[in-house]
Amino acid sequence: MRVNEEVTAAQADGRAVVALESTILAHGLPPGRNRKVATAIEDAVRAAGAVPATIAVLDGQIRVGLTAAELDRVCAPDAELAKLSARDLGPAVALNRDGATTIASTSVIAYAARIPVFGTGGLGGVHLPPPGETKSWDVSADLEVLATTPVTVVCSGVKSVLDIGATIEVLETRSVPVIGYRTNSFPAFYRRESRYPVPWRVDTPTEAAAVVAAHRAQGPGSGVLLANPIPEASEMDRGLHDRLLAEGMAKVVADDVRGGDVTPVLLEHFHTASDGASLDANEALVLANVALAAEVAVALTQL
Ligand code: PSU
Ligand code: MN
Repeated sequence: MRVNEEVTAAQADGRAVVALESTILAHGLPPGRNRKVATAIEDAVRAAGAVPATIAVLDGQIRVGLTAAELDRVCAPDAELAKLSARDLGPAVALNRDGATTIASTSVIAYAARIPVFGTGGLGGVHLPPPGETKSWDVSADLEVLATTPVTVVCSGVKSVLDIGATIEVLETRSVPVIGYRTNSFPAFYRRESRYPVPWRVDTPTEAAAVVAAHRAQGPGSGVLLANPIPEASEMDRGLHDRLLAEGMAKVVADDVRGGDVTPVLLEHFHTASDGASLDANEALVLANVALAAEVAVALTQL
């Protein structure tokens, strides 16, 4: 693992660092736009007083904190980076591959690099059952890793393409604290609210940091999910949202899309069929989440 100098220096001084994933760049946003968002994300972390540590695997090396040239590589249209979940890190390293890290793999690496807070877009979760079936076995490794890795993930809940109720049940079973940030509702990514409440709510970064510290004091165990709704001005229109969702789900079924390809295919449909509206929403919520992650990371250093 290579940790860049800026991150190493910040850690030595006790300054806040925020982990950032690369799958959202390589597989969640279109080429061109992804590179601009990569810079905007890092700028938002710095503006809130922390050091950004974007994480990827390049030439078989786990890298924590990327140079501008490395971000170019991750975002290049012809990069074809593998999507690396936690289980894929060993193979990617051993076989000298390039890959983008998901929430699961980014969390594992952040913990190894002693970075306690991670800001991103939406958590993976339990998928809806395929037509004619009552249960889906497509459950994101993000949930398992969050249950076993003491990192705080700041995100806008899970996308409505997932079974939100089932996802919340798994988080409860696996003892992951779910904390709403200035909300009583579990956020649904493009929409501020779902039908489901959050068990706990905080209203300031300091409160969030206190929860994280008290949770950690109970033993190593799980991470914490801090759920931050998309900024009001960027929330997607309900009618547009529901139409895109129905179309996207139909496409996944018709094209027999499976496994790790499901999320990118759905996102791509949202982006093209909404004429960019979903991209603006996605960017707005990620920027808000990484800024909040930085504020919480700073508050943790001040406890
Ligand atoms: N949500 C988004 N954009 C993304 C992802 C989620 O809005 O790019 C990515 C994250 O990296 C997340 C991963 O960890 O999708 C989950 O993939 P899967 O469902 O295959 O576990
Ligand atoms: Mn999956």
